[in-house]
Amino acid sequence: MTRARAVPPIAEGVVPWPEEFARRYTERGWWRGVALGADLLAAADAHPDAVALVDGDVRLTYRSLVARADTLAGRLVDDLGLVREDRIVVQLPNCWQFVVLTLACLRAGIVPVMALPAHRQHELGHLAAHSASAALAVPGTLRGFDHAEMAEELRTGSETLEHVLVVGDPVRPGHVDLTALCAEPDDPAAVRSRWDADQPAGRSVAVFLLSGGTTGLPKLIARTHDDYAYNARASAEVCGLGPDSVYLVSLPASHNFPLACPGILGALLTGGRVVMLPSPEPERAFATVAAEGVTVTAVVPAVAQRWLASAAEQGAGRLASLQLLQVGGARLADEVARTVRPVLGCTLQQVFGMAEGLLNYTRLDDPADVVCTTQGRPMSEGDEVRVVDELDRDVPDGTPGALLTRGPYTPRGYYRAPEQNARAFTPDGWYRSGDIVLRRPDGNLVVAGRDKDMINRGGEKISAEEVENLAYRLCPQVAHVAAVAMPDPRLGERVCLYAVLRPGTSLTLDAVRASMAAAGIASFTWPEHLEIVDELATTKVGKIDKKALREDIAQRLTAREDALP
Ligand code: OOB
Repeated sequence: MTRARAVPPIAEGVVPWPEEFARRYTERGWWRGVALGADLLAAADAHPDAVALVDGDVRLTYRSLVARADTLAGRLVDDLGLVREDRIVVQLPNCWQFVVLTLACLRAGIVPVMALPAHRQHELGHLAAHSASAALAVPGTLRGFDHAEMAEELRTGSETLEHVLVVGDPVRPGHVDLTALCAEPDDPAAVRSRWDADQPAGRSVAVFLLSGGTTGLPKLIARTHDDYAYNARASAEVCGLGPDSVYLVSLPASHNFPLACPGILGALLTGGRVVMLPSPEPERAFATVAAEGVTVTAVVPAVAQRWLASAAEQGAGRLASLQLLQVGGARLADEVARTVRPVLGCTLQQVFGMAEGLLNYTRLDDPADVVCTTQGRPMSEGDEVRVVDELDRDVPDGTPGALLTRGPYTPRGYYRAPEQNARAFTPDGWYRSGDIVLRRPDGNLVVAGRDKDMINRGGEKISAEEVENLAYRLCPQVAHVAAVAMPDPRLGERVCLYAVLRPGTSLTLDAVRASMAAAGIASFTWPEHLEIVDELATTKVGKIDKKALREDIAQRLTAREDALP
């Protein structure tokens, strides 16, 4: 099949680890030079008849899962004309097809771009263009929104998108029915031997994860087979996963946390079982834990709080099988952490991680003080962590500072983003996470704040700069804007927009949100509060003083609460 599009080779946009580091990571056994798909097949061979994947009534054994993945890999290449290193934007809800597609990509060396179900034209268009993706995988209609139609519009406007893959009804003419492509093959041995004989290299890109976003639209993080396999395998070890583990996926599966920390990949690498659930809503989640004997799951603090409230009301009887609750993605309050074991009856593990790499875990045998008041310590001996002041000088333990990190699963730069890389990475390759942490003498980190311009809405990361750019573009009434985090008891933070209006104009929150909806912006980005002001506070050097604005909105909210009857 001839291709009209000119797609740049991935390697051109990737910042590799320096060779001396790569050598050390290999010598230490962290990098194995093996495709992640091959590791997963080895696990499948050890437990072919065990159930690997559950989604409602669908139950797939390891044998069936890998046979379907290898077959799908073949169909993507033979029927759709995809080739190694082609990219697919994957925007699927938590369903079994997500797992089959991900494994198929890993086998064939096709690279999934892990988008979120909440993304819309604006974000997906950017991801498809920036990655030069050849295909887009979407649900049909989900929660009243027609993803297939959106995908069609994106394909029409794109120079690279050729295929729209759809899970669910109806599959329009011209679109590909992904569920049909995931069907079991007649001759599994034949499809398998093809991919066994032709595997992607350990150092090649396995997946693109999305950055939490500080500057504008999400950046792409190229995770290699070597580094991401290590990420999942070492996480599985820290979390004690094995063939008896049943891992529930209720956060969006494409997020690093449920995907590989240890998540889906960690559970499958160790012969465990993965249970897919579309949402973490307590009623269904508790019923699923009971029905499937779930032993481990990952949630964000806002979900943990909902589960705690629900269990406090109804009891935690249905959670009897749950041994480990991982909580991460945003800061878990110490008081809430302390209630996890008494109320839910399971071990808490705090996880402070990032799509860019570094993972910190509290360990399963840590004392309660560590588990309830810290965000854990680095997963790997290979993780290097520095805590520094404004001039990048190391600060002593116990003193808050900015977190810098390097390591065997922390890439050295974003994909095709030299300008952002100059800011987000030091010349010697340390990633500036933008988090303010303090390191205790026992090595555990406490997240004390952040110095990046990001809003963490219950684990969903929103770039303040992006919200501001959109407000300028979509709301002609505004003269100056600033987006800041406003405190929220449930989600931790929400987006608050401060605006100075042009003379004689007016603006409402509803109007801002409506303009963003019309422009195809993911709804979690829309401001949830608007403050019209005469001027924006500035610092001595004339920059918008976000700290002052954050304090201002917190005060205004408290004053309003006090004023309530
Ligand atoms: C996870 O990954 P991302 O890429 O969505 O977000 C990373 C950022 C961190 O830099 C930090 O600002 C924040 O999210 N964060 C936390 C946290 N975990 C993440 N802040 C405070 N306490 C925590 N426990 O969020 C992520 C990736 C893998 C595993 C877990 C979380």
